[in-house]
Amino acid sequence: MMQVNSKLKKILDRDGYLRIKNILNFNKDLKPILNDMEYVMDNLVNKFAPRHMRKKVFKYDFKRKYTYISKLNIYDLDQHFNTRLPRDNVKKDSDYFASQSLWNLINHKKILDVVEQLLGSEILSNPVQNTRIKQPESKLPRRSVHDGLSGRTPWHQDAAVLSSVGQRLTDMVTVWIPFTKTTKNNGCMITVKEINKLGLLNHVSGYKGQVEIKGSKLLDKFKPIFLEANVGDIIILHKHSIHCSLPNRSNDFRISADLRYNRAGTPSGRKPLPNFYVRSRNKKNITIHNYKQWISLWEKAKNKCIPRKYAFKYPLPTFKNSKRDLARLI
Ligand SMILES: O=C(O)CCC(=O)C(=O)O
Repeated sequence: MMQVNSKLKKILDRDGYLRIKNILNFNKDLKPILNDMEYVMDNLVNKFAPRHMRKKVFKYDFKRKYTYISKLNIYDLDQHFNTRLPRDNVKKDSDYFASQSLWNLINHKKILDVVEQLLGSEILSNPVQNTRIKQPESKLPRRSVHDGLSGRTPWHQDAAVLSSVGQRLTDMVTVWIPFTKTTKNNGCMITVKEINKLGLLNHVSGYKGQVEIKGSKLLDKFKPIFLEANVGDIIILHKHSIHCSLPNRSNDFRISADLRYNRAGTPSGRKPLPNFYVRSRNKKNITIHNYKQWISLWEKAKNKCIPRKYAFKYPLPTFKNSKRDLARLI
């Protein structure tokens, strides 16, 4: 294995996070994804809104339209905007948000240039990925306040959501991308500097089965790093960075994507979901060249998941004794 020795990697390994400023262009790289989300909303309006309302709602802007559809009681609404299969109950018609614009983002040269400095030249797109639309918390139904896709995200490490083999072996980074300026007030992520050095810790099953660091209350006594970001910036997280996201206390939306990449030769940690080369010195390794091929990978994965009914399941990292409890290590 080639050792990566870049300055960026050293900082990531030391601090657990990186903020790379101003590398994406809103109109070119991000707005097309918001447009595609709006297209999904229009389809949902067509399907679920009363006929007499549709013409009017089609004319609403993004936020007003989303607010409208979020009141229609659509089952698992977030899933229509999330760029992966649902965790449970995978069915033939399970929907997910995979657009040409997202494909372009996953393959964005400037993102991959940064990732190459962290993982080396042989990089795979990892299927642990999400797109999140967060309304002001005051507008959320109570059941969504602690749901990481639409509300707050609990304290966790990203390595914890991989299979047990992935928890041990996957060499992965998270690339978090804001579509809206993200601040303390509207729910930015927070972390603790250098806490990644503790390695993988024991987690517990939190709200709706989301993974949560065991004893996460103890993190309140650390100085938080607020991972605020402007549109165009990206935030990189180490797989052992402990992080969560704050409530959106603003009156506006907070929208983001979190993509992941892993080093070739290490497992995806989410079989059989798509895990394919996006960069390699040997061009023959790149077999997925376009959006249609990418979708067909997701559809094939879906067919494999239907009989077992789930797209992914991960054992909570729970080591045999309490040696890996946060409480024992800080
Ligand atoms: O965007 C968020 O609220 C949380 C993102 C996150 O925790 C992650 O990408 O691991």
